[in-house]
Amino acid sequence: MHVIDSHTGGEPTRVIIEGGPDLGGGPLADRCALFAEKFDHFRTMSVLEPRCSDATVGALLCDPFDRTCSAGVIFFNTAGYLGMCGHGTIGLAATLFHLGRIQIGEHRIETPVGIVKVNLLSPNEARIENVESYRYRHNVELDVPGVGAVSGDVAWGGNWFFLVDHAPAPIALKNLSSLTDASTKIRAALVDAGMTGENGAEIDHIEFFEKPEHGDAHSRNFVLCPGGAYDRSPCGTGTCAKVACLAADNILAPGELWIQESVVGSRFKAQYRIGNGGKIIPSITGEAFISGDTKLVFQDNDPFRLGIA
Ligand code: PYC
Repeated sequence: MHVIDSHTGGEPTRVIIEGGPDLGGGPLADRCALFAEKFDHFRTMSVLEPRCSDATVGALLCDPFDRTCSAGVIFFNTAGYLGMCGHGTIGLAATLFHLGRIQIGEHRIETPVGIVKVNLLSPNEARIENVESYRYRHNVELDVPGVGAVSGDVAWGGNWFFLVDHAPAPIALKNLSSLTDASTKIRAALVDAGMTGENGAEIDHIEFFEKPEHGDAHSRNFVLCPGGAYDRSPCGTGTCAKVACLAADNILAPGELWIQESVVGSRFKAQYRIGNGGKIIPSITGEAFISGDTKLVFQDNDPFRLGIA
């Protein structure tokens, strides 16, 4: 398997460019379902230990179904599959440029949840126009065992998020274990309360906010990802979910800039326009850097060739 590794604001992406499963040529959502049903071992082999770490988002590069697109992609991680991935799409754009497969300029990339537009601004910087995003529920109150009363919003940014304005501890690297512990408990409480996204899907990303450290940023976040790792970047889809909530509260106007800072201090610039259906279409700009060009080897006699599950 040939993979290209990159990181976007510190968050790793591993793009499989050769040696992935043959999923045929149907719509990306169908190919993602087939991947999960019949070829899940390609996911575990490529992103689980001992070959990778739980922070990494994998990306299977596919031929697009919609021929107006430059590429198709299916994102996944140590826990399963992602609808969209903002940092991963920026990493994919930098990877495709590194491979000489796209040039600076505008491209369309197909994902299982829709087509996203990518404007590659330089070899390392891309602006992603995401799928339509929206707030689904406002001020959901939860009593979370071991945490207490928590209230937050449920929003879609290409994945489902529960956004909590008050972090249970200052958002800093030294507090990662308490932030991870509290967000994991909140996610479990959402499941216990039967609270889901609009389509009945699990709300599998939890996001906390507080004041930023950088003078040019508007907010700092901590994002718990489905596998239990925290996002080192400000989380592209999470930033889009945040922008959807800010738009719903009339705090951010179309075209106005929102700079989201991550727990490691990296930043995405975000803004939105209103789509035809009245929902917002957010975009995020961030930087990605290539960090590896690797052939993964899976020996037949390796007891952990499929990964440590
Ligand atoms: O950037 O959208 C994102 C993302 C989702 C999970 C990890 N990163």
